[in-house]
Amino acid sequence: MKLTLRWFGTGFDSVTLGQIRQIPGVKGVITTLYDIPAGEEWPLERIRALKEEVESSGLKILGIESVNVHDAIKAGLPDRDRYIENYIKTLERLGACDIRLVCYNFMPVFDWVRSDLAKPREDGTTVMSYDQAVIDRIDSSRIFNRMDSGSNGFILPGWEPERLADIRKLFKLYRDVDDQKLFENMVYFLKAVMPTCEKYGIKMAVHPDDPAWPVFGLPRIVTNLENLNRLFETVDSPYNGVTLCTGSLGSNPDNNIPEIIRSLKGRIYFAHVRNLKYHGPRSFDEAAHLSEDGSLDMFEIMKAFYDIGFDGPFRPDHGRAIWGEKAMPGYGLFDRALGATYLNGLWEAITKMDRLNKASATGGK
Ligand code: DNO
Repeated sequence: MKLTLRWFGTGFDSVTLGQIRQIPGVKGVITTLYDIPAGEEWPLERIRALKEEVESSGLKILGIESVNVHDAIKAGLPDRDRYIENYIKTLERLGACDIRLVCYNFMPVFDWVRSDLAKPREDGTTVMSYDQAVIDRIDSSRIFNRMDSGSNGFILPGWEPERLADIRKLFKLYRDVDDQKLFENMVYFLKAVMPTCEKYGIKMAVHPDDPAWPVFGLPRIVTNLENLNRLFETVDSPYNGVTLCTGSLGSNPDNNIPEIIRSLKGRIYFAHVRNLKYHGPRSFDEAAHLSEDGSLDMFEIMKAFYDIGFDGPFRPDHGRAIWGEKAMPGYGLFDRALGATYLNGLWEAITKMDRLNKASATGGK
């Protein structure tokens, strides 16, 4: 497996490529053209320039997160084909630049959501947290302002101000879209892009819904193993896969993450690894990566990745805000670097223990 860090690009990220390069074991970045709105095609020169910039720092682009899917596609509007064509052009250009992993999501209106972007903890750090009781008290038209005002001045992924300027209008697009309709729209999209993915060898890795249940009455369908299996059975291409995000799927304690990893062997193309601390039904904080800090067992999770022979890119995910760093919530350098180092340590231990066990089983032969 290849250790990476998410990087939003020069001008959008407080973290530099030079800093990422200095984290032991990091081989590449997962990045994007952050300023291109969902639905527009990505110019080839921009992709080339991004690639050159990353490579000149000694790193590689090991995947794109995200090429966002336009709401017309998600809601199944009459003009969706135009946006799908643009998506295909972007895929062709990424393929031409030898970039073969695309993470995307199929969440209506907005992406991940939290009730608090900087909840203070006893240790002096702050973390992002989710409490359904708080979300239930917020008017859906105000959620953008709430997320934006806690963003430290950064544009949060999936929360672009221009797109969400008229959030009520976006909500209306989904008035008649239930889980089944959303699933059909997703299948329509995937069937349209798969031939291009097959031609260029591009793996599409859907990001699970975060949290893994409907929010503000909007349907959410990438929430558990059953739904993922249904998606893979319906669009059964080897280029249709998942970003196994432990924090998103793990928001629902019914999702047993190591079990899900094992049963999705062969469909996991990218992994986001982070921990959560449950406080009750539909209420959790994002914890430090360390197992004992949260509710997920990171050893069991990394072991499951090891056991299925996962060799794709993975990255530490949202970190706490520590040591006074001012960064996009979840995406500072310090706690993600600690997370990367911890995950590296787990991986080395798991790999070497397995070798030792195999050697002792064969008597060292
Ligand atoms: C949040 C991220 C998501 C993710 C998208 C993928 O921090 O995990 O924004 O990148 O859902 O399209």
